[in-house]
Amino acid sequence: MFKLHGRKGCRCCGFGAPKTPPGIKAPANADKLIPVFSLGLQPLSNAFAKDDELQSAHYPLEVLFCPKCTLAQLSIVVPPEILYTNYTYTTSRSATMQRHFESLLSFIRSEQEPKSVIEIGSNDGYFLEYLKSQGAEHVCGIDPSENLSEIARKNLIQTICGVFDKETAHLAADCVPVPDVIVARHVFGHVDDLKDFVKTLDSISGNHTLILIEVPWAKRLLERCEFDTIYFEHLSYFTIKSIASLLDGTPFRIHKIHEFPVHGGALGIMLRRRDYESTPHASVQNMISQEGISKMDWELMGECSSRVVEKLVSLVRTAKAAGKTVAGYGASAKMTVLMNACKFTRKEIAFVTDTTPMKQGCCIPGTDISVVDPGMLLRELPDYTILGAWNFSTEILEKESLYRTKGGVFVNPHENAL
Ligand code: JHZ
Repeated sequence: MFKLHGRKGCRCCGFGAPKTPPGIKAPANADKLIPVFSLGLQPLSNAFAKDDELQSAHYPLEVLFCPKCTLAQLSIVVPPEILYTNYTYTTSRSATMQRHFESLLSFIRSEQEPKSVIEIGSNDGYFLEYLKSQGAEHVCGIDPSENLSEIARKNLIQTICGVFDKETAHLAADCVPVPDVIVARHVFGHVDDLKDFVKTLDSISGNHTLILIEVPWAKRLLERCEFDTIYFEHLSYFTIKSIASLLDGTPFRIHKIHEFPVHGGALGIMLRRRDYESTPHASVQNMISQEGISKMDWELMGECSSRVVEKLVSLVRTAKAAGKTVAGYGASAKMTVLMNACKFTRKEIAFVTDTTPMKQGCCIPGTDISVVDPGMLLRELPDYTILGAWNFSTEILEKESLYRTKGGVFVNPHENAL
């Protein structure tokens, strides 16, 4: 239905890229990325559209590991126009996210006052709105999603609609020339050509510009077996070593790093120009020395993910056999991966609640399980409710205390019943 391609070689260090001209067979001992994890055929995690074809399309979800720089990347790339033009994921307006924004702003302020900011992948403009409320004077977002750019503009956040490339970057730079800060939260993992992305960053940043990227840290994904964060939007699973290697030969270096608890464990990585007058912060060396990720960590995570799936399937089967009802909470991309990995249908999972109006009335991609409004939890009182938004579990458990008082049990797929 649309053309997929696989990236030839590691997108950070180039390992495994063909050295022979097209049409000439590579030697048997040529460098190759190593397959380390597969979830088989999976649907697109955020294809909540009522478009049947998109909803039911399945593609191989396979991870390849680079033994040189320790990046892990998907074996295929779904074109961004398919994934993002009409996007259903909006930045959560939750207390957890509000706290994260506050920590992120303190982190930025430890280096630079963000008076003028460009945000790449600005979604519905929520973070820029927050920065404005905290004193930012000039802000501009860039986002490929038409529906979300429109929401941002309605909220008076200037937004350029499109993927981050030379053209959109320069339109943003017309609005905010030489920004104090460029932010890219959970965007790096979505980008196929990272070298080009870094080149474009170079073209719109000045000597004093601080670049802040936020990425999920592969170390935590592997330790905590967060396999449900592996889906088609996430093309890469970063280590600090792989990002350092991406920056080799570019005008940028890693300047400072801080780990945040958001989204299952993410890194805030500050980049500075190599000729910027200050030495890298001690956090860079400290954190690189803790990392040490190998192919074996990925293989062990694969085994662990099978156990998580088996445990969840068995819990649901036992509950159903005893005449109990099971639902889900949070139609996150992670929920799509979980439901499909467990091969659940509406026979097992009565419904999944979600606060996002765009997702309600649709089915979890690849399944016939309906997404409904959150009020359904108390109306139907399922005996068990699987948390798809486990990254917000503390907040959800507090918010839904009545459900638990009435006997409902939340199940964190990565832990036991809560
Ligand atoms: P949430 C997203 O992944 C999308 P997802 C994206 N691919 C990305 O990179 C990562 O984030 C970082 C709902 N919810 O944020 C809202 C409730 O219903 O974990 C969301 O649909 N009630 C760009 O999709 C979903 O759960 C609530 O109380 O895995 C959470 O999705 C709360 C707090 C959330 O991201």
